[in-house]
Amino acid sequence: KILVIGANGQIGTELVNTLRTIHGAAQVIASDINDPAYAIRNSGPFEFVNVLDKDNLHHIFDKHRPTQVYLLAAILSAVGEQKPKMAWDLNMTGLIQVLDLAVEFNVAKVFWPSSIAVFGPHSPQYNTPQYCVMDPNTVYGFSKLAGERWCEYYHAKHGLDVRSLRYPGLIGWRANPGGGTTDYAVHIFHEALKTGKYQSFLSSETALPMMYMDDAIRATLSLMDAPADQLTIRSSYNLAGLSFTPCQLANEIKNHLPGFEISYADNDPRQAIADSWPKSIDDSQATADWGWKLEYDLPKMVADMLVNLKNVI
Ligand code: VAH
Repeated sequence: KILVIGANGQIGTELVNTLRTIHGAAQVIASDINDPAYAIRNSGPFEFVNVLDKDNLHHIFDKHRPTQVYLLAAILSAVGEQKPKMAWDLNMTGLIQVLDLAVEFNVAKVFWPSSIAVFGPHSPQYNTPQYCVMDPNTVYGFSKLAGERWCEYYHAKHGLDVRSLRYPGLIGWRANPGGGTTDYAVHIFHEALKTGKYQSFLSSETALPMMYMDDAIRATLSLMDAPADQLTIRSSYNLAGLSFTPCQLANEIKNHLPGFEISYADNDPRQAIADSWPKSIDDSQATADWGWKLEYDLPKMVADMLVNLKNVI
């Protein structure tokens, strides 16, 4: 049995989808604090869960005895700056409680997402390496950095097979992002199709590492399927994706929607968060350890997003 905690989120929705297709719906228990989206509710087992409620979590682990757990519940970067204590509590306490229960119930594998947000203003900005100075200045960023330390610690001290990826900004059409700094790169597609124009909350030249959701899900399952003795990183693997600016993304969209117009806000608080993050990532360790290879470049991603989003909005 696979337990997905945070099944209603941007990654969770996609992971539940894919895992149910691979393993069969009954094998994948979706769980979230909120009401499940229609598709999740109607395609397999669902449980309400609050990662801050240890008794509730213990009950879910005891009832389902999962062999794999994906903990995706978190507060992201932008919302985390509005609710810093709640972000730290949910991101940290939630993780530690799940790690403890995974040890108690002898869970075979645990996945937990980290982020390029673990890097900060003094990290190398280009081709940021797996190991370097990391001074994240968002609560989300340092909760993910601390979480990586906990994951590595539970692997070393308890032999827990916990695995993690430092995701870039993720772009997909099946589920919307919730409260991040890279969300512009999803909203822009919805607006391009609905109204033909979009005001970006990041400036035109703000380059950030991004990744199409199909690549992110494939990377997650490749990592989870890799033999444990091939993995040299137990904090979290860098994952590069592709880097682009809002201007470059808008120009690629214009190749499909010539009339599309982009404009830029100039005092959004998310700009400072984006400016503290790397512009590109070196993920050669993931390639060396488990054969990682990106499939979606910018043209391929934009074409796929538009053709699929057109049918669902
Ligand atoms: C965020 N989408 O914006 C997340 C992600 C790298 C960005 O961690 O907070």
